[in-house]
Amino acid sequence: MSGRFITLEGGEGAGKSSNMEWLAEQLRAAGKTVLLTREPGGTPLAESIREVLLAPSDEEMADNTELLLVFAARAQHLAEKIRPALARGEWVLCDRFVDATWAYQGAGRGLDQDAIGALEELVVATSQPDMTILFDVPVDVGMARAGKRAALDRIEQEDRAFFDRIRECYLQRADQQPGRFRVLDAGQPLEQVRAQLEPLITEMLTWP
Ligand code: T5A
Repeated sequence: MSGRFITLEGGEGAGKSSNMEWLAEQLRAAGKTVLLTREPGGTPLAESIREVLLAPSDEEMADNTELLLVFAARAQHLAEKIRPALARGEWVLCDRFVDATWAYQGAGRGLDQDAIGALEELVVATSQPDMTILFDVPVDVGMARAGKRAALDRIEQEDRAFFDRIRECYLQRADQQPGRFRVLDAGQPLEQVRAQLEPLITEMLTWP
């Protein structure tokens, strides 16, 4: 038995969380067993690492510390939750995965691509998503949405250029890997974003 692995990606406030439960409901209605999860996080240990990653702190976090923590959380998440669910034949919907590392730590922080590639090989290996849905939203729109919530976390406090690089990286990856990525215009109202998701659900349901 082997399930399906679908990841949702995008910049801050893109609307991934707002659409994930709805997407799960559509898949459940079609008879699939669906597991919702997120990164960084997804297991108690990985959620503890998430807290460290996102909490603003007086001590500046070194870029490589951030990179290693993101992959440490992912290693735990894959071992404890994602791979067992896929082995049970479940459909795993994950809010962010390794593309977020390429975007945030790679393009955002400018960290070494070879180092990220090596960690991806070590931690993710063949556990790559079957489909990645990129919720593409102009940075201003996404930040305005994110800013309406509680205080900004450590990463959300970065400057505009950081988020521009992230958006560009996501779009570039989608362009380079059209077989896996599907790009949505997430700047539209929620109902219209869901209308864009519908053909993707149809596509998923034709998978063997
Ligand atoms: N990170 C993560 C890394 O740096 N490296 C990594 O490898 C990984 C995995 C995670 C942080 O960690 C970083 C990236 C992130 O900075 P998070 O809180 O999970 O932190 O951050 P996000 O995933 O960005 O969560 P957000 O909540 O900001 O984004 P969502 O989930 O895309 O947005 P959502 O659905 O919560 O919507 C935000 C607001 O907008 C409204 C919603 O109601 C909500 O209020 N909204 C809309 N409004 C109008 N029209 C629409 N279409 C709307 N869609 C949503």
